[in-house]
This record gives sequence, structure tokens and C-alpha cells, in this order.
Amino acid sequence: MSPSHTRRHFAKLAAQAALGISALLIENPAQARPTKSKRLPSSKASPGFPKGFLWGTATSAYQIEGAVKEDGRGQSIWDTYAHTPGKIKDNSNADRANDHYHRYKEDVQLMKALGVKSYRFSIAWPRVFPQGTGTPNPKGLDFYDRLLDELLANSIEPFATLYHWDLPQELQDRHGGWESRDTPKAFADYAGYVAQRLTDRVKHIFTINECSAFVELGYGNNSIELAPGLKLSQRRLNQVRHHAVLGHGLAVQAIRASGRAGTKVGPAENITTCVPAIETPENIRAAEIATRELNGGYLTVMLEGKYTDAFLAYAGADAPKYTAEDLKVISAPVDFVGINVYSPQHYVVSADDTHGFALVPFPPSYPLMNYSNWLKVGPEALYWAPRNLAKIWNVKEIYITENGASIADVPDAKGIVYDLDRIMYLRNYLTHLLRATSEGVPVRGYFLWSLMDNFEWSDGLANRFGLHWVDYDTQRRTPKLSASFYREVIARNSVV
Ligand code: GBH
Repeated sequence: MSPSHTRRHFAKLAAQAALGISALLIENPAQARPTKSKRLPSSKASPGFPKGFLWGTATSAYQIEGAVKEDGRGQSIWDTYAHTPGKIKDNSNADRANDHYHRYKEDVQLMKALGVKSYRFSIAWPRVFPQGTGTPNPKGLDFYDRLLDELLANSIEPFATLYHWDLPQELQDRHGGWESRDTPKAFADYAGYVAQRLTDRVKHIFTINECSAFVELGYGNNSIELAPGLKLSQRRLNQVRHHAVLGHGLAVQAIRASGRAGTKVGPAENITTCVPAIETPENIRAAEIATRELNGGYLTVMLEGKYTDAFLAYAGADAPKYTAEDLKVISAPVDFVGINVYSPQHYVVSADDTHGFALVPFPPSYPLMNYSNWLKVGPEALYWAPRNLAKIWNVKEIYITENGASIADVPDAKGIVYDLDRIMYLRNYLTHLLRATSEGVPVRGYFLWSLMDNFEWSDGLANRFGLHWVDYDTQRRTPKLSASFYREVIARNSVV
């Protein structure tokens, strides 16, 4: 340091000591929010998101509802799994979770305070059909009736997901869950029934949340595990994959047959996001090829109606058994495609081999968000994922069905969480989403995961993704600093 620099540095330290640094710390997150009079019109602040962009938050049934034994709900594979010793990191389960089943009105008010225009939630199959098939349980659907009415009374547009991993246990016991073709068939019956009953108020339906996550982690040989926690052979795993996408297609058809005219339907898939390592025309092309190949068992077959040659060659003798009719069903036309985007899965460069692309290995020090060892920080994923989806398959309507970050949140003495790290993550990702919409990529909305902390699957209650801190003893919800940030983004329709 130069002498003058040292002097300045010293002077600053002295000033901090004189004032007492604690006197400089924020008292209340409301301080971080500009008053109305200081608010700039968004058009002058920065070029914003398209008019009418649908800002929302997302949750799922098992992760928030609790009330697992109420009003005739049947057991799901997640009840079984969470109660199996050693499966959940903090030994928690979601028997009570956020008690949303009883507190949904309060939770709708949290959304209202954020200013969100839409809400993505999931319907618990075992509430509607406790045994998976057969006679529906009227009280199960009643809960979603009440929730929908509450949302609409508060001008929040509902987006319902039909399957967010809570398979009725009975279907697992009866025929091995998604290993059997009977499960996609049962799923379509359930989808048709929900469509018939709820599409007077729900206009957008997502079939399955993340086929690839629940298949690969629930039935494949992975270190991260989801229910039912099986480790199948490649042959059986390929068949499960096929049944999952078949379930999606059959549900699309059932919703079209039983829902009101104008009901829109599509998947909510965790696309394998491939990003050009360095943005050259060659690498951009390579990332497109990689996106198509590495989503071969999921989005590619849903949107093209065929498994790629490379997918089938790789599967070899273990390839799934299917008919030409199956492929037609799987690729039943959808109205939109939802994608969950948290991380770049691969950085890609071009290669002069048969693949046409090569994957760059991640260095060991590559940054991750705290607590989730899979959550690599790569904000440009939120540009490339929708951009490639639109480019490769000419998708005209895209929703970001999930994006968000886990943090080792620590409330201060007053119970407030100053989650600057979550804000850092969101601000950077949203900046890249803005690049996408500015270039005309047809992203219509964004659902932040999550409205509030909730049961994070095998990580249990300890891993938090919420804009609101949840005290699981008192069920108190407290907005984190990131809630103020998101409210401001929505109010300005731009990144702040
Ligand atoms: C979503 O899945 C879920 O839909 C949601 O319920 C969940 O709470 C939220 O994200 C936060 O986790 O290490 O390569 O095997 C998250 C996406 C995709 C995360 C698969 C774990 C494993 C990647 N998941 N991923 S890998």
C-alpha cells in the first residue's frame, strides 16, 4: 500500500470505530426498500421485461402441505421414504411441514404482499385418489377448490402441477410404480379427473415436475436420492424413463379430452442446460447439439416424437420397449414448455468428432450455493436454457417453472435473514433472463423457488430455498431481505 492509501484506510477504520460499526447496520429490511416517491418509472430505469410478464413463486404439495393423514389422503411414496431411518439428512419428514393445508390463506397473503401475479403449486395425487386409481376422495379435491378460490379472490393466477413426485404408495406396492405401464395410465385418469373438475378456474396445467429428476434419482444409481430410492439396472431404468414421458403424453391427451376449451398444458422439466463455454458461433452450435442429445430421454422425445440415434445407440440392448403409437402419445402437442433452471449442467465447446461437441470438466473450486452440492452458480444458464429451447424446437411459449437458491440462512436477533447471497444469485440470473426476453426469446413468466422455506426432500427441513423464513415450531413466516428484492423486481418489471 502507498503511504497515502494506508492513511486513508486507517482514517476509515478510525471513523468506523468512533461511530461504532453496529450503529451502521440495518435495523429493519423495510429500510432497504425505496419509498414510492423515490421509485423511478421502470421505462427510465432500465429496459425491463415484456409488458405482462408473469412474475410468480412456486411450491409443491408434499413440501409444504403437511396434514398427511387428514381428510382421507392416502399414503405416498414420500411418506414411506421420509419415515425410513437414514433417508432424510436431518431425520425430519413432511408430516407437518409448513402446515400450508391449514394456513393457505396466510400464504396467499404472503404472495399478495410480494406483488406476484401467479402461483405454481402442485396437487397431491394421493389426496384425490388415495389408492392411486378407483374412487376419488371428494375431500381431497375440496382443498384445492378452496385454494383456487382464495388465489383468484386475490388476483393471483393459478398454475397447477399434477405430479410433483408424491406417487400413491399403493401404485408402488401393486406394480412397482413407474416400472409398470399401469402407472402412466392411472396418471392420465387422475389428470383427466382433475381437468374436468378444476379447469373452470385453472387455465394452465403442468403435467409432471422434472421427469428426469424423479426417474434418475428415484430409480437410478445416483448419490443424491429421491423416493422410492431404488437402484435399477439400465434396462429397467430405461423403461421407467419411457413410462414417465408416456405418462406426460397420456396426461396431455386426457386434459384435452376432459378440460374446458382453452386449457393450456405442458411439462415442467429440468432441462439439462448446456452453455457455450466461450460464446463463439462454433460453441453456440455445439451447445445446441449437446442440449438435444443430453435431453434425449426427456424433452427431446417429448418435443420430437423420437429417441435420437445417439440415445438408442448408447442404450443398446437396454433400450426401452415401445411402440410407434407410444411416441405419438409422448409427443402430443403442448401449449407451452416449462423448465426448471438452477445451474448450467455443462459448459460445452465444439469438437470435430461424431458428437460435434465436448464437455468441459468443472474445476474442483467451481462456486456452489451453500448446502446444495449440485447447485453450481452460472447465471447465464437462465439465458441459454430458454434460448436453446426456443431455437432447437421452435417453442413459442416458455415458462421458467423454477429458479432459486439454497442458503445457510441465519436469522439475526430480531429473526430477520439478510440473505445477500440469495439476492446475488437472483440478481445475476435475472439479468441473463432479461437478456433472453430482450432478444425475443418467448419467456412468458418466471416462478421463483420458493415462496417460503419448505421440506427439501432428502435434505429435510434444514436446507432453505424460501423468500420467507419459516420457523417450523411456531409456523411463523418472516420475509427475508430477498423478499424485498423480489417485490422491487416485480414492481419495476426489471432487474434491480
Ligand atoms: C427442484 O429440483 C424440485 O422441483 C423442487 O421440488 C426442489 O425443492 C427444488 O428444485 C430445489 O432443490 O447432482 O447431477 O444428480 C431440483 C433439481 C435436479 C436437483 C437434479 C438435484 C441432481 C443433479 N434437482 N439434481 S445431479
